[in-house]
Amino acid sequence: MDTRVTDKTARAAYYARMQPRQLMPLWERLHMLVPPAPKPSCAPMLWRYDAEVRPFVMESGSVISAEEAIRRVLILENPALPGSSKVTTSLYAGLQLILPGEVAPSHRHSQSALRFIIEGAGAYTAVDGERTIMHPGDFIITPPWTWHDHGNEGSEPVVWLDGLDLPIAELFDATFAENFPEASQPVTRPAGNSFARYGYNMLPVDYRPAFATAPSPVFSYPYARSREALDKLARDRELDAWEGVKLRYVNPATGSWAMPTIATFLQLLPKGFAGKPTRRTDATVYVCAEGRGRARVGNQAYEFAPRDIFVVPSWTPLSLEAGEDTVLFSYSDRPCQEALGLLREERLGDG
Ligand code: 1HN
Repeated sequence: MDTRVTDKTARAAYYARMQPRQLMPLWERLHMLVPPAPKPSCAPMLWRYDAEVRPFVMESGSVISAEEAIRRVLILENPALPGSSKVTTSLYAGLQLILPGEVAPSHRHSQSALRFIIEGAGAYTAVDGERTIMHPGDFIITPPWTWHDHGNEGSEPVVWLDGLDLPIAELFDATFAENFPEASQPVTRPAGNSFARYGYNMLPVDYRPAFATAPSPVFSYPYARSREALDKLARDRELDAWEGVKLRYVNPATGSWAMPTIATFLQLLPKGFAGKPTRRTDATVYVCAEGRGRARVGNQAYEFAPRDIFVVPSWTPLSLEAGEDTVLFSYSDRPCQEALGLLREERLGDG
């Protein structure tokens, strides 16, 4: 005879007795812990830059200096994750403003950062002794534990998108940070030096990457070059029915991603393109670099314009349409999912 206590109240009393010992019954939670398909905790979102975001970014310049703020940034926080500083479950995004003459002081941390330049020119970011001048559309990386500071020696405000792996690093409780003793680190190499060494399909003869997924020694991927590649491929009609023309940024020394934890892409959707839907487990942040179009994200339809930013959660169908030649920058946690055997993607709408 089965003598088990199946009555709900008796079970609850049993759970209550074990709770002070930090014991919990798995069978009450198993379905939540192992859902049959991703249930993303973040939501789709679109930030309209020119009309809705830019005024607040510019106003931040009259509220605090870059020096006092350390980093004068407005966080793009996912509406489903209030208080988290996350743009997706695993990633961070923010918009940073630096005014002419300002310096954002030098520091380093375990987290990786990317910059995608939104507007303005004449600012620089310094990484490990070398300054890189920013232009709109450039993609610049700050590898883990490298000293970095920013400055603006030009005559106009410069705004860029910061993408960091903060939630990923937080997961491991393994992060460190420190400030450099001076606001700006000393310049030890001329601008363009790392690009000359690593950016021309050649490498210094004795160069060895530290590890297989080491961050790229090329800190800057200028927009003009990436754009030229996309343009050439689009003219050659190398069009994919889902993605248009899509290239990924790589570490030229390994062929792997430019950053250990974050994948970055640039894609061109020619005028009139109507892409088929895809879904993938890596939630992705998109920035419109040029053009105009529509992103269908689950049951949302977002009309995007230059400098707008939108979020596609994990396993949510996405299709992209372009009203004119359109260029999208995007980033996700794909390198982590690949390394952990988690990545899945599906191309839908074929047949
Ligand atoms: C950081 O170091 C930067 O270096 C930007 O520009 C945003 C957000 C959180 C933590 C560190 C930067 C950041 C950040």
